[in-house]
Amino acid sequence: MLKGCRVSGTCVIGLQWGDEAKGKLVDLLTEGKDLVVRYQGGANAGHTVVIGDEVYKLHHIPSGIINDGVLNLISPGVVINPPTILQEIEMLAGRGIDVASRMKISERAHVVMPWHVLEDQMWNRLVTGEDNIGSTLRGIGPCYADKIGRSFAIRIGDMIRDDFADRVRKIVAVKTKVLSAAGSEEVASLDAEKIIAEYSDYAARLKPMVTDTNRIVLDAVDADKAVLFEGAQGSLLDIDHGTFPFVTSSNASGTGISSGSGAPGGFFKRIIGVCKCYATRVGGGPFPTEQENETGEHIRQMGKEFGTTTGRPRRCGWFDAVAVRFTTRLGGVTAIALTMLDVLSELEEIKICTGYELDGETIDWFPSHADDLKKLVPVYETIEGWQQDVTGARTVEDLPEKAIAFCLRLQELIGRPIEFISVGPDRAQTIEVK
Ligand code: 2SA
Ligand code: MG
Repeated sequence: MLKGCRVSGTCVIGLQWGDEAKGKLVDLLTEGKDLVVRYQGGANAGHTVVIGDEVYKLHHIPSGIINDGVLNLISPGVVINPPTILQEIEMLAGRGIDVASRMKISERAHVVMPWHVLEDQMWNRLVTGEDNIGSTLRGIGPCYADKIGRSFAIRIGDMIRDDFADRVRKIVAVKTKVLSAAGSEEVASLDAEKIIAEYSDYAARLKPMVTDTNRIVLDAVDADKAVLFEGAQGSLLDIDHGTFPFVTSSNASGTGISSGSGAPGGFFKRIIGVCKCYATRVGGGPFPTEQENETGEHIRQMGKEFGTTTGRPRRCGWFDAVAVRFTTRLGGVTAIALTMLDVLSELEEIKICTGYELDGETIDWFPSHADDLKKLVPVYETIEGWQQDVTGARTVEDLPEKAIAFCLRLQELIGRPIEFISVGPDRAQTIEVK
C-alpha cells in the first residue's frame, strides 16, 4: 500500500497553473480511502487517469470514481454543469462504472445555467487582446459571480424544489435585460420554458445523488476516517492568491480545501502539492518562464500539452521555483509529487528559475500584480540534462544520476520533501520516494 494511504485528511493540490497530473495522484492515493472529495471548480477541469490501456478523461466527477468501495463527494465549493456531469455519468456507465452508487452531490453546490455560458462568451468577446483571460467558456466565472452576488443564483438543492420554475423565470427576465443591454448576440436563445423543461429533467436524473454532503464530511471527520480531497486547476489560478485577474473564480490553492469541502482545516494532515518539473499555462496572463521558442514546442510535443477540456495548446516554459515555493507555503504543503520527468529526457540543458529581476532589482518572491509579473526577467540556473529514457524507472535508483540531482535541486528550492516522481502517464509509472 502507498505511503500513508489511510492518513485521515489527505489533500492533493496543484502548485502551478493546473494540469500538473493531479488526477493520477488522486487515483493512486484513493486506495484505502473511505471518501474522495472534489471541492472547487467545475467542468473547466480536465483530469486524466490512465490505468493500463484504459484512459479516463474526467471534468466533473472526482478521480476516485474508478476505484470500487470509495464514496466520492462533490462538495459545496464546486459549480455543477448538469448536462456535462450526466454525460460523464453515462460515459462511465458504458465502461462498467455505476456512478450513482459511488457518488453524492451537495445540495449546496451552485449550478452553471445556460445564461452563465452566454455571459462567459460575452465577457470573452468584450475583453480583448492581452487583457483576455482566455477562460474555458464553461460559464465558471459568471456562475461564481452569481454565487457571490447571491440574488440570482441557483443551487443544486433549488433544482429539486417546487419553486424551481418560478426561480428560473425570474432570473431569465433579469438576465435577458442585462445581456441585451450589454449587446449579447446570443441572448435570444434564453428561453425560460425550454430551460425549465430541460433542467427539470436533469434534476430528476441527479436527484438520487443529491444530499447534504457536509453531514457526510463532518461524520467522517469525527470518526477520523480516511478522506482524500481532490483539488482542481492550480494554486496560481486561485481567485485570491493567484495571478489575478488571469485566474479561475475559485480558491484553487490549498486555501480552498476547507471552505469548499466543509471539513475543518485541522483535519488536513497530509497535503501533497503536485508540480511538473517544467511549467505550463493555458489561457492568458503572465508566465515569467514561458518559452515561446523551440524549447517550448519540444516540451509541448513531448508532454502532449494540450487542454483536456478545450484541446487548446498549453503555453510551456521552465520550472519556476519562486512560484512553486510560494504556492507550497501558501497551501501548507507537506510533500511534493514531481510529475512529467520523462518529458525533459531529451534535453541537453535544463533551466530552473531561482529568482527574478523586477525594475532592475533582484527579488525572490512572487509579485501580486499582473503588471509586475509581466515585467519579470527570470534568473536561471542551468543544469545538465540526463538524455536517457526514464519511463521504465520504478525506484529512485533506476533514475540516471543527473535526473536525481535535478530532483534534489528542485526539492531544495521548494523546501519540502519530494515523495513521488512520475515518469509517465500510467499508474505504474510512479516512483514512491522512500
Ligand atoms: P475559467 O474557465 O473561468 O476557469 O478560466 C479562467 C482561467 O483558468 C484557466 N483554467 C485552466 N487552466 C488549466 N487547466 C484547466 N483545465 C483544462 C485542462 C483546461 C482546458 O485540464 O486542460 O482544457 O483548456 C483549466 N481550467 C481553467 C483558464 O485557462 C483561464 O486562464
Ligand atoms: Mg487538467
